[in-house]
Amino acid sequence: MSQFTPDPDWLPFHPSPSKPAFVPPAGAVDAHCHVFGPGDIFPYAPKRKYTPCDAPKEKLWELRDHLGFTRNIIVQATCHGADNRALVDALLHSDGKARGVATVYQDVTDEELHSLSEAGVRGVRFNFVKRLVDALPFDSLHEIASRIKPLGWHIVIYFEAAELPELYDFFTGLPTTVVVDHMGRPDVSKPVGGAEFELFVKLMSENTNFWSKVSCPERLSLEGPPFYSDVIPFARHIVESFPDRVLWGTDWPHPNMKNHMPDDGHLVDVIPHIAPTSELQQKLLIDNPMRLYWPDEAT
Ligand code: 0GY
Repeated sequence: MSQFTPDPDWLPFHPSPSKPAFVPPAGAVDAHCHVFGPGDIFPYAPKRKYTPCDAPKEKLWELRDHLGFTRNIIVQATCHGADNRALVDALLHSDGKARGVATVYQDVTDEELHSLSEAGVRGVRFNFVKRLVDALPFDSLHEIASRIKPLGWHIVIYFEAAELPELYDFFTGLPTTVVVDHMGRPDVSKPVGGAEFELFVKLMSENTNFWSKVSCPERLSLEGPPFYSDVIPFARHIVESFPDRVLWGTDWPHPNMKNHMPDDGHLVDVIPHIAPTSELQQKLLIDNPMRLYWPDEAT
């Protein structure tokens, strides 16, 4: 019996995702996913805002192979706070096929940063989604940014579209490559050409250090599975406008999905709709993530 019980409305990840029809190019990278626990070995953070089901690394590797991917970028989830042990354990047991994005606070030591780097961490995540975290103050985040910049790391930012106007100047003042989770979570009931998404497009256009993950149709869609069609115009616009600065990920094990749990095979089948040519698919799934996470092996 685990010491942790998942939240009563917690949806577990899909037990047997379908085989996607789309075959990713050899060497493809799932650039946004998480590991949770197992809680008995890597306890969830006391200050977490949710308690998930365990989603251990072995299940992630199974999914990677089943979907036809080769590598993973594992992003520290808020349920583990700034305790990166589950992430580091996964990286160290990945045969070099995973890199990570950690969460650190200001009190992190240089030794800790160094050992995270050795394990394969290449970035930190700044989270502004209020249901997930109490965001750190800007001056703390600036200090963390200046500490991780010399390591060659980047910053991943997670926020809701409605918050972008007030966060815009802080974001553009960041000194590293900045990767935006899930296109800044657009409200897809609004038009692609509307003011809200235009601000995100402006952020990407005017700041060439900004990248975007074109992930999470399942989180953004009002229409839902299996096609998530209402999200496609947003993602496709970003892929076609910034083909060298986009990443794609499953978001497995899909934390905090309340209405449905996606079949990961269906999510992979969205890829050819948002990146319709083999050249765009190669950039999205291989060239871009390799440049950011495995620069020594990138072609
Ligand atoms: C995601 C999304 C979520 C959660 C987290 O760190 C987290 O807890 O990322 C979410 O609930 O939106 O990107 O996987």
